[in-house]
Amino acid sequence: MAMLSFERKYRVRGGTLLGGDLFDFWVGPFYVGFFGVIGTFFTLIGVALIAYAASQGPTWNFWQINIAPPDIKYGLALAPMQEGGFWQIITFCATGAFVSWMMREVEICRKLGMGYHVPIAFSVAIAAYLSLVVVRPVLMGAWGYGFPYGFMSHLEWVSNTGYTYANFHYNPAHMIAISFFFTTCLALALHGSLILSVTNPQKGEPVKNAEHENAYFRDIVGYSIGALGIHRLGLFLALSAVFWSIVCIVISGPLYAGSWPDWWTWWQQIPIWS
Ligand code: UQ2
Repeated sequence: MAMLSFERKYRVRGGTLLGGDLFDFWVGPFYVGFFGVIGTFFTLIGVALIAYAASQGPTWNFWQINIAPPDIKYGLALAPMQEGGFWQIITFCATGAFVSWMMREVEICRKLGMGYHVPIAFSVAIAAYLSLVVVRPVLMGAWGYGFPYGFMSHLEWVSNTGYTYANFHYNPAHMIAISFFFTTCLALALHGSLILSVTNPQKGEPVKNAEHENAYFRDIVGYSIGALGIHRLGLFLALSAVFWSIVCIVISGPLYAGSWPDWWTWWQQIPIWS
């Protein structure tokens, strides 16, 4: 891939957190760094373990491959390889690879003198993964509560886990998370369509500008949040969706083990109704 002229200008030395200049280089378009090196190791070992664990299973059908966590009886101990040990080591490698990727983002931010918004946003996605395979299993006392690595099997885990609490749609944190996911879609649809409408006009029409963007929303809803504001709002909405998703799954089991529809009886029991 050809390097763009401005990329050469921004390919600056320094900003590394570990390793000094030793790993401060690029491979093709990719910055490496200390975290690129260890991230590559975690990824290669993790992917090789996924392939090997799959080879020990009954199928190579992509949709049916399943690498399951240990049985609940193993608690928080290490399990034999064929009985969840692969899942445990794969989870460790995945975490190492994700965190390395985030730290590589941090080093690139430092190199370019940018804010840390991208790695902070990514850290929230990592937190969501860890809440499913580490935080909630540890709070419930067994790695077996983590989700299995497989296409069909992970869908079945979501279904089973949801029905364990009767109906997840009555989980208040789930409601808030869904509302944030929908609002994120609304915000990106508004923003994406607005930007395309001003920068990609009909043939013969001039490209419009920020004045048009502001005027458009003032005309239609009486308010424009602004070019910077819409991006702040978008990041807030997206991170909030993930944050409340984490809350909704971590409270299910560790904090509340009953049925979510029944949880709402607190509302019917408010003294004022009697
Ligand atoms: C805006 C603006 C943008 C935008 C968008 C708006 C010029 C280029 C989409 C409009 C956004 C508003 C009114 C907030 C909507 C609120 C929610 C919760 C979806 O004003 O500034 O920048 O892209």
